[in-house]
Amino acid sequence: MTRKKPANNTHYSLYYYDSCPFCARVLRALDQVNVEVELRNIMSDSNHRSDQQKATGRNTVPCLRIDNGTDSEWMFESMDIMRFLQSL
Ligand SMILES: N[C@@H](CCC(=O)N[C@@H](CS)C(=O)NCC(=O)O)C(=O)O
Repeated sequence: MTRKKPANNTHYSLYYYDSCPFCARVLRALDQVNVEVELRNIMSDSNHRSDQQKATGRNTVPCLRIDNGTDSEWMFESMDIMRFLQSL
């Protein structure tokens, strides 16, 4: 059985929704990377939507949240997100 490795103490969350084609591209790419990413649908969970809005001022998805235990970094742009995840 193959298990995706947790990347040390860093937690990754992808803010997305189902009908977004840019999100679909990132979701497909997740199958190819060896990183655990929590999926946070901003349409089905308003807490996720408001967390992203409060932190970034934007509702644009996909958005990758990177939590290192102290700080959160928010990354937009599907291509940048995919490149980043593939580089881990
Ligand atoms: N260039 C961006 C486009 C992202 C984008 O346009 N996302 C749409 C959903 S498909 C969106 O969130 N629109 C609402 C908004 O930007 O507030 C990418 O590749 O990630």
